[in-house]
Amino acid sequence: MNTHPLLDIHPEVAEALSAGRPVVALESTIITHGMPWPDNDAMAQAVESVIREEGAVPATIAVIDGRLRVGLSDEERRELAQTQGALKLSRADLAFAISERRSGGTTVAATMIGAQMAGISVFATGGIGGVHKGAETSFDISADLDELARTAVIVVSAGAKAILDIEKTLEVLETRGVPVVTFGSDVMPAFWSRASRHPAPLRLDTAEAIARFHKTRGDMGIAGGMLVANPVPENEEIPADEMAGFIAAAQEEATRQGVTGKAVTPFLLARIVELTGGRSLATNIALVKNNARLAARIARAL
Ligand code: PSU
Ligand code: MN
Repeated sequence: MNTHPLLDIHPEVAEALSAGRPVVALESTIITHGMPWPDNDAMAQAVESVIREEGAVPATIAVIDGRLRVGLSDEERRELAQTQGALKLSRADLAFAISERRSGGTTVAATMIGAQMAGISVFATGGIGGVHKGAETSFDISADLDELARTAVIVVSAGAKAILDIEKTLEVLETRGVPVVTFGSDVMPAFWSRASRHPAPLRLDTAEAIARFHKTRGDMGIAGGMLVANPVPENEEIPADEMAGFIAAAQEEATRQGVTGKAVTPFLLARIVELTGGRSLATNIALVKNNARLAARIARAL
């Protein structure tokens, strides 16, 4: 376990880390900005249970009243899920929330920073941020991609959120030297859907093989993390051709309303929940649980 004066590690997490037992980090932007209350808290609770069932300890990371917290109690997590005006924190503003004593949810990028500070090497989320459609004019590319290139944490996701340009996201990850490993599939998943039309850059079929790959990179002194793309279970997916219309409609509204910057991802996710009559939310919750299970198995294998 690593200690740091700006870090509060929950006693259960600290104990597991010092004993070398498996720990899985979880992000909190998905709680504060990714899903509506009370589904956000139900999701967070269910995901922590999945990790425990698999014999690992969950560590939800967030900033609360200016402290970088690694592992929250049920009450603290529930309170965060209801906090109005919580910040959405990425690499650029994580330290700002601490120096200004604010509260916020950590994105994939900021959660990776917190996990690395605490000595946690596996992290489960829904989908990472990436290159937005139209990035050639908007320049909207998530800081998650740069973080994957520099921070040695395994991020287990259902791929890049399908609101993004998956092809360009894969190109940037390749340029930055980030391995993208699909779990048990030859094609990249597309978040709510099991399959996109993009071939998998790398494929592995077991948690042990993923752990071995990560260890080998470390042994060779290759810096940075890796993205694991885990397809949502078949009975919970929404096929890509069904999602395409909803994504395009949400995208068009965002452009028309002039939504930019940090607000883009939360706007699109919320609008797609409305357009699908809640179906996308159920799939989103299912895929996060599925990722948490695989992340716990990778943490055990490590
Ligand atoms: N995946 C989800 N819901 C979310 C996010 C990911 O299922 O809310 C969040 C993550 O925290 C991710 C962030 O890091 O969206 C990306 O935001 P941006 O595109 O602004 O970098
Ligand atoms: Mn962005």
